[in-house]
Amino acid sequence: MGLIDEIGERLDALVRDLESSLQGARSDDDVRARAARIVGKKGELTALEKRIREVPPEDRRELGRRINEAKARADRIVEARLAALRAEARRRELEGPALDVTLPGRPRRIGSLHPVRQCEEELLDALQALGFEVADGPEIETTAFNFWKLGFAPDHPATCMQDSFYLRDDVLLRTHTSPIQVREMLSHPPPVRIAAPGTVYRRDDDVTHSPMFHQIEGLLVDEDVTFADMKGILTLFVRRVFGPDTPVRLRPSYFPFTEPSGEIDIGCLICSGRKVGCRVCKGTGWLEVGGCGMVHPVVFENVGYDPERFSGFAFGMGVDRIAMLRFGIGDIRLLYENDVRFLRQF
Ligand code: 2U9
Repeated sequence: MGLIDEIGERLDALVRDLESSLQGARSDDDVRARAARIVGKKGELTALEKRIREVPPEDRRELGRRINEAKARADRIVEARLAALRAEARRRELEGPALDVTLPGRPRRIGSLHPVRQCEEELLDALQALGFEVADGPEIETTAFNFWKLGFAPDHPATCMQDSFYLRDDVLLRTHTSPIQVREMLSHPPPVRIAAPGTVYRRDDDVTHSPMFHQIEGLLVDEDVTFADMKGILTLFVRRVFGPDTPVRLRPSYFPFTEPSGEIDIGCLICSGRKVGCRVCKGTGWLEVGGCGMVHPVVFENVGYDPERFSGFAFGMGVDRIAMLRFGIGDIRLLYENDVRFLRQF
């Protein structure tokens, strides 16, 4: 037997070996690993191919043809085995248990507005119903807009480094939303009737104070606005939010930017005036919900309004505090921990 026939038989034997070896392959990777042993770079068929140099030149063309034919057969065998494995997998899947349409679905929990946001929306709705337009402004403010135009004295404690978050000498995180109204008055002539909601920052941290909290302030300026107008509007506002029969009272107070100034109290939501033993109103029957006052003439001068011609009132409230009263939350920090076990209750 000539060398070329000997190699030819060896090629046929390798293809037969591949065929029987692949019958035992159980996965695509297994098929490829077994095939590589014969037709891979270091495979036996590849090694035979190199023996082409040993045959006389006139036989090389014939041997090349046989090698190529063996390789093509090997490829077809590999493809056929892969196809058979795929068909088998499909058949097993179809024979397996059917999709159980009676299984309960996976619940998708739906989120809800944070209690502070719920309160903010309700308070703003009530103010908008009374004709106030919502305005906003930057959380990083200058001391000019945050303090000086509002008539704060240079030695007022809030203006010190200890009480506020300063970024530079004359730039800080706003300590109240009042600079929104200052900006609004500087850019619009009277009359104004705006609500200013927003996040504010103070160096304060205990069960009832957070270094970041939320305020809503209101401002109304026009000719002939009186303290009686303030009391009337605030009473309507408070009753819209807390119910039509809510008792309301004003108590004297002090703010640098209003004169006279007052605190707004409502009848206790928890004990409704029964007082004794009520932890929320501490037995007084009243809850403080905000402050108010007639805008100080100096503020009008600082924004270019004529204090002889115009008057107005302003008020402010802590949204977080009202959320705590409304929902009976004792520790303000619970509002910012974002624990869903807490938040789901509202
Ligand atoms: C301008 C002029 C006057 C806003 C006002 C209050 C009274 C007030 C506090 C309530 C609880 C702040 O969140 S709190 O700590 N606010 O009592 N705020 S009058 O007066 C203004 C605002 C802007 C130009």
